[in-house]
Amino acid sequence: MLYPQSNAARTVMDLSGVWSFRLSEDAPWKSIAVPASFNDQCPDPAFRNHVGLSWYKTRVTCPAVLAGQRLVLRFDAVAHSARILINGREAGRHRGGFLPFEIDVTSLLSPGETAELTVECDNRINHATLPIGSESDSSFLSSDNPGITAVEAGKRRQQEKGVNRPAFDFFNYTGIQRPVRLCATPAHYIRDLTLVPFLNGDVRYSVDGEGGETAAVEILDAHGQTVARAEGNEGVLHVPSPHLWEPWPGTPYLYTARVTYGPDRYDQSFGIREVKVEGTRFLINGKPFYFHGPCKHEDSPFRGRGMDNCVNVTDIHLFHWLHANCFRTSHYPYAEEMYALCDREGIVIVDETPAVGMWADEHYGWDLADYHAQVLRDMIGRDKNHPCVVVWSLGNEPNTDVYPDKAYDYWHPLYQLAHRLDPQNRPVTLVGCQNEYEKDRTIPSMDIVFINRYYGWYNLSGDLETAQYALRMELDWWEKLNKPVVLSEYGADTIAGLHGAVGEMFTEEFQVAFYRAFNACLDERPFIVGEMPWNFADFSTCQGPMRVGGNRKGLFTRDRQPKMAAHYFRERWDNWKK
Ligand code: BDP
Repeated sequence: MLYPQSNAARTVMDLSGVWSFRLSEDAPWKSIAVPASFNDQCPDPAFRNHVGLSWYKTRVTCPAVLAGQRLVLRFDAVAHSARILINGREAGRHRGGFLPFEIDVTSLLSPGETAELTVECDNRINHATLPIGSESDSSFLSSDNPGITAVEAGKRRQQEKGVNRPAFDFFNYTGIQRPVRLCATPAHYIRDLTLVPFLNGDVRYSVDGEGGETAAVEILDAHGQTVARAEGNEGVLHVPSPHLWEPWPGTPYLYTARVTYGPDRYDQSFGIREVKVEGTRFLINGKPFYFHGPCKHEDSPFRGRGMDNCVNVTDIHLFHWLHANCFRTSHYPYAEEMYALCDREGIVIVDETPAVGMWADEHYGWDLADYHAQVLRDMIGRDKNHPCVVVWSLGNEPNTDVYPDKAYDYWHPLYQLAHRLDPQNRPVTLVGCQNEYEKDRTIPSMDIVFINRYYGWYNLSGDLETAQYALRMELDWWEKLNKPVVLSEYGADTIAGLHGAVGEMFTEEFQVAFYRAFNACLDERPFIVGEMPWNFADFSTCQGPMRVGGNRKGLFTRDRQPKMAAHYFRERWDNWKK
């Protein structure tokens, strides 16, 4: 799906602002900022912990000058599902909280008139949503169970109240978390555009349009000079002496493909780069690439998971400060603005679906696979033209070792589908959990192996010498696979400002010692092509005895101040060469 764009042929009206909001149909309307998660905008546990439906409302005036145009409402993401009403009448629905959807409102919004727009959100998570949550299902507890304990009775009461536990370790922020726009295009319009660049300067393209027009495509260099031109809805353009898109610290050179399709026009920026796995190496433009950068979350004070360009830009400048070159969109596709920013800043992205929390055995064989395939289709469809995206991640830490064959049968078709869907055929991975790796068939079957490991933290806690012993033993095993391997998560909860001369768990000294211990093992092994600390910044989670005001594994605090470990990585990654 194309990102909204205002240009000579198209108009975009941003509907961001203060809307009205309520958590139940009889509650009074309150002010709410859009886009942002609703959870932290009001000092009320009912907002923070809300489970179920909620309603947003605003008024939209369609300018009279848009008469005759095709009009769509474009929602970049509403978590976790949405029903859209115009003047009280349902105009569309969408399932899933991290990808965009459009609703054609040409016949519903009259140019020159004002309409009421209502968005009904549902933030419940269960075994049929991505990400996964625990269902409010108390069938396993019955009141006549003679063995019932007070805790079990308490859990049943929670379920009756509608407590919805995430099966994942980040706060279930929800609502209209990304921009909403009214977009106008001519009736004959460009629906989609696909670009496949090659290092020799060839760019294969195809234009999917509505209206039977013939496309004309021009490629503009970074100065706006036309360097190639073609006619037809598909073909190959040639850019002479191409400048390549190189990840930081190289130059992330961007071209623009300008498409004209009858009355419509669209400018798509793109980069010329190639990505490939060869033996144990991961190559960008034929050169070995070493992933070094912390994983992220979309998480910041007040906004929750709400899209904010200021937060994104600050984070990416902090990536430069760290000399980091990548992150993974753990654990869901991020807002589109972030990918565009990384295209221009040269930061590489591993793009992940929201398939997280799939650790219960019974997931295999459930009907989630079709929906998961749809999410993968929508994510690749949205992000395929971004040069910064170099790997697709099918999901995070599913259970793949308890029923290895069932797991493989679930994930392998998705792996194949990702390859079929991606016109650039990027490498595909699935991020593996610390498990019985020798039994697992799925993680080793990926193009590039991503493994999350917490030796010395969740296990062998505090004993970094033994953590190294165990990690080396495991890495000996992965070495035999002859594939590139990335340590895609490793980290230790650290309370900023907590120190100790001996450096025990939770101190800033321990966090640094933990990373030093792991990195010493990684540095010994050429097949390790990446280190991705968990996490860039502290982030909000649901309450629990293992979380002190959220997950504290950040190199930075939640308000983006560096802990000692951030300084450690900044020094390690300066002029980084493995
Ligand atoms: C990993 C998960 C990540 C968690 C992290 C942790 O992939 O989402 O936040 O552990 O426990 O297993 O900090």
